[in-house]
Amino acid sequence: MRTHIKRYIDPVPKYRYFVAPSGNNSNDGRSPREAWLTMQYAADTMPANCNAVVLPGTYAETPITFSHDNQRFFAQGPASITGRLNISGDYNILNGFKITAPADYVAIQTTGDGNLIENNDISNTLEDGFNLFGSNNIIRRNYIHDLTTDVDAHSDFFYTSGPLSNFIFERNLCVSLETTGIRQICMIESPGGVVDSLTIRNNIFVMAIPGDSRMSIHRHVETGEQVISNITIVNNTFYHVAAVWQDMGRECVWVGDITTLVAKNNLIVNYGDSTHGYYLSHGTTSADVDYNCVYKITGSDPMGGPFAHDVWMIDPEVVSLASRDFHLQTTSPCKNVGATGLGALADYDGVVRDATPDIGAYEFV
Ligand SMILES: [Ca+2]
Ligand SMILES: [Ca+2]
Repeated sequence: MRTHIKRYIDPVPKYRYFVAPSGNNSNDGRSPREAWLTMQYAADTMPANCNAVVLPGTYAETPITFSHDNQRFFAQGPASITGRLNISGDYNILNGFKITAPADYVAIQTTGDGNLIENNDISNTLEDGFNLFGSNNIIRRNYIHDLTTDVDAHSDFFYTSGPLSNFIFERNLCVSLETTGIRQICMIESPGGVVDSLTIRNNIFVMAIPGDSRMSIHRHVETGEQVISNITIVNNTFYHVAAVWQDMGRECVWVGDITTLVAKNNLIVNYGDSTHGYYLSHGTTSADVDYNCVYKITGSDPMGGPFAHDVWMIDPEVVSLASRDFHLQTTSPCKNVGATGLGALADYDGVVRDATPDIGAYEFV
């Protein structure tokens, strides 16, 4: 039987462009030899639904504005961007970069919709990691750390002033070991527009600042701010590294005048004291806070005591707090005692959670 032999045609190159420190923007960008030089040129030039393969090296451009839609940028090997990124387009992907913005107060700002920012290493800005606006953006599996040494900066891993909606922040490792200045996990307020449907799940937050190590979510009604609603904070691990009670975090989740909060299945270590609960609220409508594990290595119980299903002030038996390995040991009291139906389907490692979810960022397997 005769076989008709089709010529093999690689479907990939048609959709693939290259950027390299040795490139030139007058090239066609279609091969490593013909790579473009700059990220900005690629963002301005690459057709929609194409991938930019960004070759190793340093891209010293700031700001870089991604104003087009449906572009995908993948670092291939160690590719560093030393500038601020403004993502105003929609449905773009930015994956695998080391990003610093030493001359700007934020590394990445989103104003577009549906963007995925994944697997990046973000550090060394003048203040924040992300400034977030828009809808349907996802921030996943980034390492956000060592943001600033400026003690006057109000440093947050992520900040919004609204509008922001249908936002997911998941499986990120966020580390702030600075012990001076003002440092929070996030600041969410709404002078610029409505904030609705934010999901913060399966993240690890490591903080060291005495006091302000919290998530701060506040609608300032007195200044006419917009509604903040439907905030979901589930299956995160919060660890304050302090060794003595005076240096520990105060409240972990601090909310004001928001509508509908779910804060469950979080593992919270070294937060709260005799005058600060791990959860602090004023004016909040419909708060569902429970099924958290709250533990301190020393010092007084957090103010207010436990909610009905909290695992309260017993060692969560993670592999090692000192080495910040928050996987659960087989005997952990956090196993199989979390609330169900929260949508945190895969854990920090991407392991699918079983029918009886564990507390914290990791499901025991
Ligand atoms: Ca800030
Ligand atoms: Ca389980």
